[in-house]
Amino acid sequence: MVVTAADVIHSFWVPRLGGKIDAIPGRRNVIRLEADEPGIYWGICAEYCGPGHDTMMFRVEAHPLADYLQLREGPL
Ligand SMILES: [Cu+2]
Repeated sequence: MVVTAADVIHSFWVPRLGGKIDAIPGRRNVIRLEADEPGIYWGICAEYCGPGHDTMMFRVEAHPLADYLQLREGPL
């Protein structure tokens, strides 16, 4: 997953998946996340970045391996 920002520095963090990486304007940082189980995992910005910080949540969808591989490869 490529992480960047459009305004100020944020910190991309998905607590249940353990991944945290800075999101910095003008940079493309890469983070690899792997879930033990398919499902929805919530993430938050872990660095105070200004107004609206407390509502900066996002979700990561973890798919079963077969579904993920099909998404990557496209329709047969
Ligand atoms: Cu923030």
